[in-house]
Parts: sequence; C-alpha cells; structure tokens
Amino acid sequence: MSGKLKFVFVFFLTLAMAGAVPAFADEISDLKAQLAMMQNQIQMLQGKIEVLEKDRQTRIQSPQDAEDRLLAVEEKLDQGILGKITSEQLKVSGFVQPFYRWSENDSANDTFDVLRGFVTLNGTIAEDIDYALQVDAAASTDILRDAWVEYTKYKFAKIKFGQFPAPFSYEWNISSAGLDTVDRALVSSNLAYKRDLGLMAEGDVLDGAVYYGAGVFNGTARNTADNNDKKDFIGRMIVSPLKNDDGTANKDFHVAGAIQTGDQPRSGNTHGTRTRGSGAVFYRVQKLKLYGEYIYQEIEGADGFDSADSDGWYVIGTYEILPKIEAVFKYEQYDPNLDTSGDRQDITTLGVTYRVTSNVILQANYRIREEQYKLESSNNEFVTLATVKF
Ligand SMILES: [Ca+2]
Ligand SMILES: [Ca+2]
Repeated sequence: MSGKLKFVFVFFLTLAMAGAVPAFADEISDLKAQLAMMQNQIQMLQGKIEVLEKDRQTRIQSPQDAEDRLLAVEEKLDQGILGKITSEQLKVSGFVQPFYRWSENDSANDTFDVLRGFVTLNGTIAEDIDYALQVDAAASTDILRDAWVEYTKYKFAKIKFGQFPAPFSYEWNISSAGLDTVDRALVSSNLAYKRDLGLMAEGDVLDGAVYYGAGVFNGTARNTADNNDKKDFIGRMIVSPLKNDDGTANKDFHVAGAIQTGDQPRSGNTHGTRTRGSGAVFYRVQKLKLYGEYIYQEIEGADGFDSADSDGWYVIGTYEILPKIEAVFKYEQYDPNLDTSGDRQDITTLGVTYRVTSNVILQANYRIREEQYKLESSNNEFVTLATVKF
C-alpha cells in the first residue's frame, strides 16, 4: 500500500471509530441495565431458595410429625376401639373340648360330643374394677358360667359379687381346661357346687403363703335363685408353707381346707343345716405331681329322722414319662349314704395326657367303675378329649 493510500485508510478508520464510540456507550448502558435486572432476578431466586429451604427443613421434621400423629391415633384406639372399649377393658378367651366316649354298658350309646365350649369376656373396666362374663356354648340350657364384678383395690381383700366358683372344692377350683382327668371325681359332682351366687372377700396374704376366700352364697348352685332366706357361709383357705429362693411362696406344696354351712329347706327326710367340709393336699416334685381331697357332708334330718351323711375322696398322680407326655392315675370313692351299706362307688382312672402345646392338650382316660351293689362291673368307659384354648 502506498503512503497515500495508508493515510486515506487511517483517516476513514478514525472516522468510523469516532462514529462507533457513542454506539459502544449505549450497549454498555444496556448491559448494565440487564445486569441490574439479572441481579434482581438472582435476589428473587435467592428469596425463593430460602423459602424452599425452610420448606425442606419443615419436611425433614415431618416424619416426627407423622409419628406423633400415629401415636395420637394409637392412643385414641387404646382409649376406645368400638368407640369406648380398650383392650385392657375387654379380653376374649375360651376353649373348646370335643370328645369321644365309649362305654362298656350297651345301654349307654358310644358317641362323639362336645364336652364344653367356653367363651369368656373379662377385663379391668375401670380403676380397681374387674369383671367376667362367661358362657358354655356347648351347654343346651343353663349356659351362663361366670358373671361377676370384683373390687380389686386391696389385694388382701378383694370383694367379688355375682356368680363364680364357690371357695370350697379343690377340683372345682381347677379350670375345666386344666384338669388332669377328663371327668371330675364323683364326690366333687355330688358334694360340692362348681359355682354359686353370692358375695365374698378373697385375697393373698403373708407374701402369697396364704390365700383365703370367704363369703355368703345362695347355697343353690349356679343360675339358681335361692330357695329360702338363709344364706350359706362358704370359706376356703390354701396354705403354702414353703418358700422359693427369692422369698415368694412355693406353691409346689400346699394344703387346702374349706367349709360350707347353711340352713336348707326340707327335702325328703332332711331339714335343717347342711354342713360340708373339705381337706386337700397338693405336692409336686420334678416330674411327679400328687394331690387328693376328702369331702364330707351332713344334712340334719327332719323331726324324727337321722341326719344324712355322705363322703368321698380321690387321689390323683401324674408323671411326665416323656417330654409333653404324662401318665395319669386317679382313684376315687364316693359313698352317698354312710348309714347304708353297699352303695359306694369306686372308680379307677388310667390315663395319658399329651400336651402338644400349652394351648392344645389331648387326653385319653380308661375308667374302671365298680359299684358295691354290682357283682361285676359292666360300665367301664374309654374317653378321649381334645382341649384347644384360645
Ligand atoms: Ca339358701
Ligand atoms: Ca354307704
């Protein structure tokens, strides 16, 4: 390029640049404006982020909130499933006992049947107030069993009112789902009531070494209104004299005594006071369990008649021959009239108990029955019973 041309080029370039300077200034101010706008937007976004962050923090705490809400729901459930009733206020339990009984006696049909089908509702319905309602659904009539309320504030003197096992017989105070033989002894059935209606005090004293139960009852057995104005006094005491290493009462050895007395209406040649007495001993050592009871009953005779006296007893032994399997032996006698000879009944029971689980028990009993008035027994029985507790 010649010197002249260079000059012309520089001249025009200078002119062009001079014209461009104002244009650059405009762009810079545009950029500044945009920058300011972006700064505003960034601040706005920062604000939004702060809000989101706070929200996130809240959400991190929400599992706790959820747990609190769950606890509140559970509390409400505790306070009242079905609206008002809690699990402590209402417990459902029971057991079923299907069985098969074969009898040597041809006039007694061999049969399948259901011995018992108990359903129990019980609980602590209010502070220091327990109750129970129990029915035997396998009974065709007379299905009510327990129906009582108990004030339990003082453990040494709980007050029970209603229908419940009378504090008398040893065997009747064992649950029907926990018996060692399928059938209770004749003496228990004939000289004691399983349940009666009344009011009693009961409790454990001396660190559990002594249990007592005593009260007044109709004297007419379950589901039966009294047949006179007089009430029977029934009282029972169980003494466990031995102690465990921790100082608690050792129930593996105990003795029990009971009495029942009360005036009865005239029945046949008897009229007046009926008195019953019971004595029992229980002993368990390792795999062996032994217990027995004697019961006596006297009913005053009507004018000009002797009193009617009856008695009976039984002994039961069980031995765990294999894990879960027990051999069972029971011998019993019952004499309905001590003044009459030849009317006594003896039964020898040989049995096996298989405790499949604590809630499933299978029992097989062979009962050898002997009556003094029969020359040869022809009414032996074989009974199998399944007990399923729930
Ligand atoms: Ca009475
Ligand atoms: Ca007799």
